[in-house]
Amino acid sequence: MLADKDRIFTNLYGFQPWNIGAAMKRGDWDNTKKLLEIGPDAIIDAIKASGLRGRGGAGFPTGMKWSFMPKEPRADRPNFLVINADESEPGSCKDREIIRHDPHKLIEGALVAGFAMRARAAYIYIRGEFIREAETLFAAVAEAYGKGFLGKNACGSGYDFDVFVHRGAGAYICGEETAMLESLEGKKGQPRLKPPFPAGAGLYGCPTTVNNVESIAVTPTILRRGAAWFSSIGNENNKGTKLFQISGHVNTPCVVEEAMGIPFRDLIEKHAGGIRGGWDNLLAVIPGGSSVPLVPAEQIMDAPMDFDGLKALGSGLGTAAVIVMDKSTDIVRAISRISHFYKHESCGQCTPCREGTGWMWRVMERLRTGDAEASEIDTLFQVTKQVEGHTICALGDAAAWPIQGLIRHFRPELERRIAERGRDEATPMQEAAE
Ligand code: L3W
Ligand code: SF4
Repeated sequence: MLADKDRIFTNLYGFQPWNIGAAMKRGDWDNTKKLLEIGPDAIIDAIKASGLRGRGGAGFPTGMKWSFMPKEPRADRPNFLVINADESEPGSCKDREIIRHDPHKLIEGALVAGFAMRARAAYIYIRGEFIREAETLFAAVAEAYGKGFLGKNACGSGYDFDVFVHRGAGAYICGEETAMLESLEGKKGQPRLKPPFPAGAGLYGCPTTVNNVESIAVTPTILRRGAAWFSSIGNENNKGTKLFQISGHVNTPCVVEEAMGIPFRDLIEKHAGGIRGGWDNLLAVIPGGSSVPLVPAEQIMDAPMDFDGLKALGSGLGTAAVIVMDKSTDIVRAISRISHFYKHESCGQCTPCREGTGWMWRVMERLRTGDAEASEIDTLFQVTKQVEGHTICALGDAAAWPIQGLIRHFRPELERRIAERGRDEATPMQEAAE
């Protein structure tokens, strides 16, 4: 478990002000020039050595991603850093907390990361609904300019670097990195075909790296405390600290920084006050935001909460948005609701997703009410396999995986409903309320 001295986000709960004076007292912007003096390549090497993997869901090695950027950008084709603050994954609410209470970690991280990848500027794309958070971010960026930490000769480093904040307009798909680039360019937010990856052709066709807020916000601390410190936390291939967002049927939902690989039971006991009604009342957990398959209670209890541990269970860490469901949950209804979300958020650009998400949701609704044929369970599973991996972006996978998890682990429940056709089972909690 993470010792207090190893926490990066020391103002996660906003007990102190977010402003630059308070942030500097916490150690942010402390001789940033010195961090930059080791040079871009040494910074990238340090991030590689730290083992940091992207915190936005995919877990791609951050240092490696930065190393894809051209080392000698052309004057007419500058490098850019884009920071994904379009946090919209159901269950995910960590980047919001960073921006609310520790925005200077993100802004200093933008400078350090941008310098390492020889970027001319960073664009922070913030979710449109984050109105107060955007206000904080605009004000924090202005503070950093006021102190000479951004702009010409940023931090006295001789390096010019700008940070722009751009507000989204409420589309989940703009969190997909290439849709975000389209949106930043003023176009409809629809994902691009990859390759080319953004490092080859990104914003305005220029080399671009897109990183999550948390990935960028931890980099100054990694450089200050050293790659060896960061990589000493967690386990092989899953290094460092991570913000977990625990919601649902726990006694005290929270966002908390913990060591990668903490067992699920410890995470919930230590920070979330245990499962509502006790551990025997746990039904299932979606461990990484709505895109990843659920894991039934008996499998998740002792699971390490990291990329590899959850992958081994057929699920994933995703953004570490841990959605806990107790036995009062109508699990079919819950997954059907998630299906509706993806149907609603599909950009409609490619057929398997545009048609498949609606089709899957409609079958899910019939399964929810029991008004389906038993054979449709297998058909639905096969259709999820046709959608998975056959779309332009990962939204198709995200729509398919939760349904696959449901069928894999709760098939008897689906069959029971069909056997009792026509009955929309009330949950024990709903019955109690009636
Ligand atoms: C250069 C290569 N770059 C990969 C880069 C790529 C991207 C990163 C990861 O989706 C997941 C998704 C959600 N040369 C490269 C390369 N890259 N190969 O590496 O790429 P990828 O495609 O594995 O993932 P992705 O498209 O970034 C992210 C999942 O995260 N998720 C939730 C996300 C939620 C939010 C939110 O709320 N804002 O983002 C949860 O599981 O389903 O699978 O940068 O360019 N050869
Ligand atoms: Fe759009 Fe869905 Fe295709 Fe992604 S998978 S490009 S969201 S239609």
